[in-house]
Amino acid sequence: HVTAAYVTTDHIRNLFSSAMSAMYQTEVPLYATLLKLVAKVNQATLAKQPQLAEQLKANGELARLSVERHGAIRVGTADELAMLRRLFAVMGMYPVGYYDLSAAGVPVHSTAFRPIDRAALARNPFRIFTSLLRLDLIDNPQLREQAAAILAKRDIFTPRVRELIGNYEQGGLTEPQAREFVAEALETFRWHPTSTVDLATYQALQQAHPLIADVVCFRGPHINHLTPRTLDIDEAQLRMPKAGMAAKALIEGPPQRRCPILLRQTSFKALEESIRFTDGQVGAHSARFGEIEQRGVALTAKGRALYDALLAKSGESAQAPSDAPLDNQAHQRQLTVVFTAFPDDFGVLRQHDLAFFTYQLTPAGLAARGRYSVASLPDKETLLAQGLLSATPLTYEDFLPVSAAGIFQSNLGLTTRTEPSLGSHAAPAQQAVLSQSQAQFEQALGACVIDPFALYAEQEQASYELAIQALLGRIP
Ligand code: OOG
Ligand code: NI
Repeated sequence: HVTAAYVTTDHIRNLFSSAMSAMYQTEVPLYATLLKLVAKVNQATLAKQPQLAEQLKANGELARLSVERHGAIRVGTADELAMLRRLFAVMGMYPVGYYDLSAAGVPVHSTAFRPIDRAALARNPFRIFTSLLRLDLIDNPQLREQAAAILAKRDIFTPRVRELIGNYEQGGLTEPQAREFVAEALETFRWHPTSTVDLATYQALQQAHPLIADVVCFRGPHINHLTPRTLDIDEAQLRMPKAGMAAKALIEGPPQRRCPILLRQTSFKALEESIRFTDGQVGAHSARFGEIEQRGVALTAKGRALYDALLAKSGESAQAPSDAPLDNQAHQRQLTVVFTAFPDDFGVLRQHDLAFFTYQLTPAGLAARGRYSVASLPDKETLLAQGLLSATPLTYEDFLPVSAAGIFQSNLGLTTRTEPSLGSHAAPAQQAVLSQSQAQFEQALGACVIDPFALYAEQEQASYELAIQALLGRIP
């Protein structure tokens, strides 16, 4: 009696990520154009910056670059969110981080489902930014109840995908089951040009907040963008209009630097698409857009606090009396000035404990294996200075709440650009509200979100210990 061979969660995630990309290319042809543009920019950047190519290779990120992307969805109920958690677990994707966007006038809170260990991230770091609508933030009680009633009637999952999730939880999925799972799961994220409500209901919800209409009036949480990773976002942003894409005015995140930190993002505006309502009327809805991102080094809590403080400072000085929106060049210039306070040297970032790194033995370090005992082992700084050990910046795998709010606002046609103070920079009273809403989110999710800082710290520590064990000759 042979037990069925189960496939790995990495394999299923890889299948799903490419199936999603294929589906989105047929749904939004401009996304296919964007993929080509990014591939070209990446090729040119790697040719121009051999050092960057080396760093990506050392991190095992060169191979993943062409499959690397994230997407986003928005759901309406706790049950939907909890089931999504189980669905993503089949693909080795777990909820990391908590993002409260309500301070920025976007009535959602979110997490990102993503792989968490180094090998899984290297294979395919597919991430889905997942937001839960906060009906409690709708003022009108009638509208709130109506929205809840509409949501209660829908099931965003196929019966078969529910069965297959059960199979996974009882042991695993075989290859044919994995392929069936991917096809069934895709149905949840598909676009539907038909609404589940009449035009008047849609308009009332749209009036309350465009996001509410987007979540409530459709059969499921259509994937609203897929984002490839570019190695030069400034160049990609320049090329977007020429390729027929109306790029968002500002690049979100930190300014251009020699040593990139965190995440920089830009998007092209959501498409206006024709929708048929249940009463036969036809209207337009905009939901789906395109986005690109450039990833830099992950910051420690200390580095992140500095980032948040500088971003807030730059937001304050941006309050032009005319209230005229900044163009990207002016925005970048201003950011660059404020961010001179953020060291732009990997050695300094590391020594000041501002960013995370992984450690590996250099060829000289490999040659020195067995030369030291525990007692004679030099400390980390000495090993680095002697060239036995090298430090590679650890890539940021998560999102940024202020940037995410900017992306939401741009695509919902909301013009108010608030500069919320979120996360570690929040005042104590705000922190209390934040952790209270996080608890509500986790209750809906049916699990705690994973702390991203802990993940980076573990990876850094594990790589250092491995290098030391090798240097001591304890690993063959
Ligand atoms: C998600 C927007 C946030 C990002 O990359 O920060 C996001 C949404 O519009 O649903 O995707
Ligand atoms: Ni995004």
